[in-house]
Amino acid sequence: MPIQIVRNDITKMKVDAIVNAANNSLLGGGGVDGAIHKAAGPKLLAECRTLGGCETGDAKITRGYRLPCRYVIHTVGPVWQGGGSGEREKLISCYKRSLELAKSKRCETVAFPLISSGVYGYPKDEALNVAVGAVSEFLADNDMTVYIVIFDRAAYQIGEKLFKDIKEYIDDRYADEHSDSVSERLRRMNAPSVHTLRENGPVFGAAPMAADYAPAAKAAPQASPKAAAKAISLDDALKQLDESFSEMLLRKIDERGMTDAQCYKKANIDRKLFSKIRSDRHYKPSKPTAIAFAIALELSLSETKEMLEKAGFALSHSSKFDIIIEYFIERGNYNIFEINEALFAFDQALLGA
Ligand code: AR6
Repeated sequence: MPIQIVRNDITKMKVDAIVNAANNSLLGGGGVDGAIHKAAGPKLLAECRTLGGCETGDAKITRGYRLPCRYVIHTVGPVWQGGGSGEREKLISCYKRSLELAKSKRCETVAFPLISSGVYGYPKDEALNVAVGAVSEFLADNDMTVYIVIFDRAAYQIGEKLFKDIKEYIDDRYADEHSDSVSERLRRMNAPSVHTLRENGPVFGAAPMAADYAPAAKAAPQASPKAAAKAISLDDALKQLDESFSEMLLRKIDERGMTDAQCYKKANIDRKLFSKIRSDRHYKPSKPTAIAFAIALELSLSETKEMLEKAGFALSHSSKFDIIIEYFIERGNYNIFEINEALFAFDQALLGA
């Protein structure tokens, strides 16, 4: 998955490069800087001494020494002064410059801490927002997997602040968790009859099951000529029901006039996984992957459910994950990075591979 938010100690990340939140001297300090120097050993400091410091918003690269990564990219974030002193631009520049350096060394995997969000005082929710925005902009034109490493979950309070309305939305529905399965059962009982299907075409939003259509297929030969003509649409319906997840995905990409790359990038899915799905008609994606594609294609809620069903999944109100997805789709917000921020804040699996 091209961008992942993970909880970890960055010195433990097995990636090509980790990024250090350094200061202008590049000669070490506290926080993540201290942890990186401690884990890398004294040779890191020796190399840093040769670099002549670093401007705020810029980055320099060294070897990783005893760390499990090949490189350390040292960047200097802005000190938070209330937001009116160009802090955001400088912070964006930290991510951009670091990623350019990583690219120049052919790194495929890079891990960032939340630059400036500790001693330098940048509010953590905004720091995460800048990180995700800057990284996703870079990934639009580059193939790389970027981890944003969050260290201290306890001190990390974005959920309450940034996502108050999502919390209310979850509370409203989560409490009600059993009513959904009841309504789902009722819906199944009322699933479109063959008659409705013939008149209106398939009603995928109502999630008909293949079995619901089976008696109709058997009954068709004895039907009147008029009914026989309509049975053709039943045939079409059956064909659509037969469509696999992979086929539906490719059809929707074409219908949307997107290129494959536009779709998998927007879905935060890497190219290799997409190729696998494309070449295997029967590929069964994970639920987050299936939803990621639904988001990238900007499917409505009922289309999303249809697509999920092809992969053997459903959305329900007994899962916070599902409710958050529903929240974003209902509001027409298909920004996968914003959705992932919210999922992360509520401790849920993230979308993508
Ligand atoms: N792994 C991942 N993240 C970490 C780790 C770790 N091991 N340790 C801390 N963090 P900070 P800054 C998080 O203060 O705000 C240094 O003294 C931490 O929770 O390390 O850019 C430098 O020399 C926070 O969210 O960096 C500079 O003088 C984030 O890393 C100054 O601090 C950044 O916190 C830079 O301040």
